[in-house]
Amino acid sequence: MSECIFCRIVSGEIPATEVGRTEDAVAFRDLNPQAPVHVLIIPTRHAATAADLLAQDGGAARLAAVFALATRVADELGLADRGYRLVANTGAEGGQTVHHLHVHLLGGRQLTWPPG
Ligand code: DGP
Repeated sequence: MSECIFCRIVSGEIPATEVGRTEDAVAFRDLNPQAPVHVLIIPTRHAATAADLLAQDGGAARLAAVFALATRVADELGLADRGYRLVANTGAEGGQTVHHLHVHLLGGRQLTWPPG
């Protein structure tokens, strides 16, 4: 059994509210939402960061699949015209707490910049 919680969500061992899935990516609601829409989009195959995914054979296509699913879910949840944010916290100073690449899709309210 994988010790990675997001790998366990991919396999269904840990329940999550899924909003989209393809062969290469899964989208599910964040447990601790920071906006009215807060979805995480992850590659189905484990990689800690985008750089690690790109280092894998076929990784560029799987990274593209993550962003393709993110934009599809944003559209399906009504955010395409309003706007939204995609962000991937990376490493210690980036604030990454789960070490399986995930893109946050945030929207449904006016977002501010810069982030904390
Ligand atoms: P980050 O700080 O960028 O690594 O964000 C990790 C996010 O993952 C955080 O917003 C909370 C979310 N999260 C952590 N554990 C779980 C879980 O078991 N289920 C779901 N749905 N989200 C989780």
